[in-house]
Amino acid sequence: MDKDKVAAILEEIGMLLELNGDNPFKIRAYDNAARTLLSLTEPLDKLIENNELSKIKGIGESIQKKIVELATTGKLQYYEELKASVPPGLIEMLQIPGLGPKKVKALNEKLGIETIEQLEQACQRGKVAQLDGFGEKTQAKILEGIAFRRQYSSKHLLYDALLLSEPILESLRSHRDVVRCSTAGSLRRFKEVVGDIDFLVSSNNPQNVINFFTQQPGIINITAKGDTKVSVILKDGIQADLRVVSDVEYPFALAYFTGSKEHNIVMRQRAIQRGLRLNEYGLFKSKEETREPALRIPCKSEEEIFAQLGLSYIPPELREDQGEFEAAEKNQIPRLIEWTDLKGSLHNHSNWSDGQGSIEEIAKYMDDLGLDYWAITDHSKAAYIANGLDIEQLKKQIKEIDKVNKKLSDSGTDFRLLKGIEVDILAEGRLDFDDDLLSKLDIVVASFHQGFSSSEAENTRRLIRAAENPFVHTLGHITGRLLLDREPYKLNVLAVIDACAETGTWIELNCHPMRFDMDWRFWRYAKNKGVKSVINCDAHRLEHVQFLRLGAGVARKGWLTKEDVVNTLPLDKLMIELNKKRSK
Ligand code: DGT
Ligand code: CA
Ligand code: CA
Ligand code: ZN
Repeated sequence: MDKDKVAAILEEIGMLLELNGDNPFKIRAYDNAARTLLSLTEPLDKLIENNELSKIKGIGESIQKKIVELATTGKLQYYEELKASVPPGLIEMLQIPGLGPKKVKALNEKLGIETIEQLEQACQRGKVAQLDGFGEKTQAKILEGIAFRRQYSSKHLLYDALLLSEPILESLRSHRDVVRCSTAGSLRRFKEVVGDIDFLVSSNNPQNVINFFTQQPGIINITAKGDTKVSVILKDGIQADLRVVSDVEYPFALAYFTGSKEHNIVMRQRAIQRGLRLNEYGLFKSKEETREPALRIPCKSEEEIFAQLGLSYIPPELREDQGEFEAAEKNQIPRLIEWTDLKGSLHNHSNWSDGQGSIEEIAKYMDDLGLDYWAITDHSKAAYIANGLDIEQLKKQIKEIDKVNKKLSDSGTDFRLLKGIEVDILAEGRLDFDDDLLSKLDIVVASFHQGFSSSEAENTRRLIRAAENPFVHTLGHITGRLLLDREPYKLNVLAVIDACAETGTWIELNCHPMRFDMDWRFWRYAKNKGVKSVINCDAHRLEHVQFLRLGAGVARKGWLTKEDVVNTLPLDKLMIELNKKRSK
């Protein structure tokens, strides 16, 4: 078991202990141990092997033993027993925003609530609001949280679906009976949240392919199995459908099952207007529904289907019936950005705030990957939970980055770190640092980390005020949403975009898989206003650099090209862009 999982279990133990009303010092010990564990850069098995765990302060002896047990056996007796001692409904309730162990415990003790259903009823009857420390607001929030959970229980993050689907697709591709294969559906369209995973294969031997598919690792359950179709359940309860068609049908089936439904409807209408019929089996010279092979207009690829219907190729990401037909008719589908166009990320953290890895480690890692630059933008002091930097620390960090850059330059590499900050936007849109300090940095990302209870007008005003600061290059994750977890705070996004256009401020496309913020649906508007995008990892650890690929996919979904995104620029050109707003 790796460090992350062990830390997650330690944290859960802390919550379970709190639910049980255990000793606060003991609870804190588990929380501290989890945090300490996460901050270690060396792999856990190595620390255990070299007997170094005991030297780390912040982890007591008894917890050390538990860590070793977890890391080496993957299980922990103590944890299993503890979990069994708490009703499972109470543990589930912890997932509702605003409900921590203390509140759950109170609900259980005072109202006898043991399940989410009971909690919902109690809220509806107004009983929760009457409890000490709850109130009407909290009660309403709990109800909202329960509804939200229900709505999304069958939804999954794109990233989780990609992690599950990619190895399966690889494996299908290598099977001798598979001619062509692809994912389809919302996953292929790169929707930020997907309902299930759709696979499509062409083959002369569907049964072999289906049998092979059902033997893939990670399949928990087979829910339906036919001659050409099979559905399975993967990890986290995510469903995957596989369809097998003949290779002649493949392009038609791929277009059909990629969707979206709205896009398909327009495609079918276009066919009908031309006296044709389009369905998952083909494009037919027919005025009625058919799948008669003799009537099929042969198309070897999706491109050829689009061409038959008077359209240039429409990339899957754009197939949402959001103007793609108008553009494709005029051959005006833009050449969308590719993730390999990205040269670095301009919003990232280090172990100076809440990230992992020293500045030097980060530089080496990103240089080795072939990136051109990487900005260090740790949190500012107001973000004390995220261990934000104060003025002195930031000044020290600037020196450290200069030192590392000097080393890089001496070693002959062109890769550079940029000095930056993710400065907190405070009340009234003031920033956590003054302009004088901000002016010493290469890149300033201004982010809002509260606002979940303020009004739309107030939040909007704050962000606009921040955009008006000449030293702010870009706003960070402007809506604060966490997909499947937290709704965006109230914001007039269009007004913020307008202000960014006015002031020459960029907008971040934060490509953390739970954020993808700003949402793809707003980027065309921003682009038309001349607002540039910056695709940022918001990396808190080295491997988060891979989020760049996701960010580029979401940018494609927002119709963005290489020219719309500033971090496709080489370093010298980027530096010019970074100076533009300040020298205005
Ligand atoms: P999801 O899975 O909810 O995230 O969304 P999709 O788009 O992947 O939907 P899914 O898996 O139900 O079906 C895959 C594609 O198949 C869908 O995008 C379009 C096509 N499709 C499914 N049902 C219909 C339908 O009733 N009419 C049309 N025109 N297309 C359909
Ligand atoms: Ca789907
Ligand atoms: Ca499906
Ligand atoms: Zn950040």
